Amino acid sequence: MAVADGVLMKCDVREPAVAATTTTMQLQQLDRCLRNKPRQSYTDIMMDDDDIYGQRSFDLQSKLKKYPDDDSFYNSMKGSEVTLTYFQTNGFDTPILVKDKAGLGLRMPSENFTVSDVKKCVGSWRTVDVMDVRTQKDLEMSMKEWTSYYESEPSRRDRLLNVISLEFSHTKLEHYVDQPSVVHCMDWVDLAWPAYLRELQTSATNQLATMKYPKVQKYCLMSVQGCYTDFHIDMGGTSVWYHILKGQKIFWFIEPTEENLKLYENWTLSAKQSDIFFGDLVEQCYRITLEAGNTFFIPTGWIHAVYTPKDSLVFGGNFLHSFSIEKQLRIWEVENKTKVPIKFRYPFFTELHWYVLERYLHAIGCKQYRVKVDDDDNDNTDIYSYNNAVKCEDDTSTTTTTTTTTTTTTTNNNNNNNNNNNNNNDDDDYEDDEDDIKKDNRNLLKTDLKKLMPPPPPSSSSTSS
Ligand SMILES: O=C(O)CCC(=O)C(=O)O
Ligand SMILES: [Fe+2]
Repeated sequence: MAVADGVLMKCDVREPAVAATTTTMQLQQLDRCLRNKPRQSYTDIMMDDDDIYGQRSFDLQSKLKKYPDDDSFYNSMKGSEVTLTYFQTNGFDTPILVKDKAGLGLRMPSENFTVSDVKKCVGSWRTVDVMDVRTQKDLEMSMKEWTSYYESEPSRRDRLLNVISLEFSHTKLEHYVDQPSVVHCMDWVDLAWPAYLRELQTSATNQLATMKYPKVQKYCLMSVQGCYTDFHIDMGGTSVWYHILKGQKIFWFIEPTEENLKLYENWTLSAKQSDIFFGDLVEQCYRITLEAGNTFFIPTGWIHAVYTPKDSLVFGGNFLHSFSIEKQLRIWEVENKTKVPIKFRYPFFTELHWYVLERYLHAIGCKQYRVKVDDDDNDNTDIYSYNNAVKCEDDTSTTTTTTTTTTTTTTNNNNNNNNNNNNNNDDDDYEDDEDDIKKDNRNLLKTDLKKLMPPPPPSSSSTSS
């Protein structure tokens, strides 16, 4: 999910020896299929200089030993404690571990859900991006091919492959998975992206040409034992929720201080990534082992690498929010400096910022820059869309806040026509009934403002543990 650069995703802990000898019919078929795909043409025999050059030369087992698990860098919390109020009080700079998902509002399939079930839900012919972790190259496979690979005996897998970027919104799988409630309350896509645009999304793939909104909210990660994803920052400085349904993951984490980000930029640009374990370059590198059932929240910019000790099935998602705006923009700059290709960046990053800005202006009572939706049903109404429906149950507030998806404004009544528009704005799209706007603004002040504005300063009654 959301890894910034193909170059950043690397190899495995097991040595290449596993390859070559043991090929089943299945794997031969797989190879044949892969060979038919234009994107990949490399096999063990066909390794070129680039492949050899890109291989990791440090020993990952020694890095696992060197950095033991450390619980000093994250907050361990109950699901019910991870609320909007928590973030408003404490900000979101510290990672959070929730061992048991109860109270998070997270929807997950049952523990016996398999990769085969994923295939049934997203379709056998859905193409998935697969990282060959040894050569660091990505290739495409169908879900059918991927499932055969994943379900084969570990000893029979002739190469290590990892799927970390299967975004499955708009497939059947989306109904089995829902992000923690608090994420819906913070995610700018839910708060600010125009609902009518999102509703235009029909494709289940993540091709930019057909994408209508930042489609990064629901990822399925399927990793076989031994996979390693090298140090990276998630795209656009997105924060992440990451739930282990099955298996186990070991993360190394580095705080995104200015010093560490500079080191990271240099390391990324140095072409020595595969020789140097980035954790060794910084003052403090932390490690955590995540078990099945755990949910982890990664704040903006935390640099991380991931090792998979057991075959794993993970669900997660990425989101931008109002508690780390500066840092998110700083990561955008890191991506520019390190030349991360468009394909690996947050889609519509700039556009989303404009929509968020519009929400802020609206919330503080400025003129409303809503987007008029084409509406040719001649019913004397114009539809203005500016938000998605979001319900936020906040443990400290007595009200349930709801942001509406669309508003309908009657435009050709007498009142409106006679109205002297104080805004002096000629643009029809922005000609709103002022009372309507005021009413909307009052509602938004009660709702959006609370969600979009930076949090109040921490108080002693913090819910942090
Ligand atoms: O689980 C993995 O291998 C990588 C997870 C991760 O950090 C990501 O997808 O961004
Ligand atoms: Fe990541």
